[in-house]
Amino acid sequence: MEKIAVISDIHGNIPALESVLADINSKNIRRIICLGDIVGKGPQSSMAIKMIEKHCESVVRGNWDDFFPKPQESAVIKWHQNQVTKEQMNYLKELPFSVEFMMSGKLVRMFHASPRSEYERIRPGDPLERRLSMFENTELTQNISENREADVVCYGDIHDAFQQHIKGKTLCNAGSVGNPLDLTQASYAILEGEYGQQENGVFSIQLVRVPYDIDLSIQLAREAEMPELQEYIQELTTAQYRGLKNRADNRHPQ
Ligand SMILES: [Mn+2]
Repeated sequence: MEKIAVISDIHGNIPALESVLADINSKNIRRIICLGDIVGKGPQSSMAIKMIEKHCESVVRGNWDDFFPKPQESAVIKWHQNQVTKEQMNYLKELPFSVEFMMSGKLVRMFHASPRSEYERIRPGDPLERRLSMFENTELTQNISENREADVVCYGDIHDAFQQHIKGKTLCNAGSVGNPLDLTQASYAILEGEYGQQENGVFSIQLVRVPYDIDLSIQLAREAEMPELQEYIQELTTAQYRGLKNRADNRHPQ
């Protein structure tokens, strides 16, 4: 049996990322997949890219990773863009949309938000049809088994960890490492099963919460003179989103 750690939505929060990586390491898990949104929101986008590049075997592109290398109007986003190097912008540009593999007879697919876009937000309480659409094959997904749809989908984006079974399929959200909006502890998932195996076998998904030094994260943001500090402090200390819940909020991308 093999274990794979799935992390997502780091958002430049290094104390949270370090705590999660330490927990993964303490469990002797060597394979880590990142579901995107490495940058923005928190003060240390550059360090976040450096650490993700070093520790993760696969990384997919989030909405922040997609718009980050492009010119932006917002002064806040420009501040975050100025934290990273040109090489790191190129790294973000080259990230793939999804990853896929077989595990214990299940086709496991991972992407940031939906199989159609890094910007399409799907929540656990959305209508059945919308949640079922998460398993569809699209032009953007890898489709390693031709017309076969995914049995397990693991994603990020909503900063809200959950796992649910829908008509024989499993939908899992790894939550957010650096900007959780459900509990004020860093979140990640562990998949366990027989990697690469076509035949059915034992398979599990575990959602893990890791406490981290929130005061240090706030101190680092303050020292960096990061814009929208109060909104950031509020999100880290209360897990309450600063923008409008239940709709895509372009002014405050999640
Ligand atoms: Mn995000």
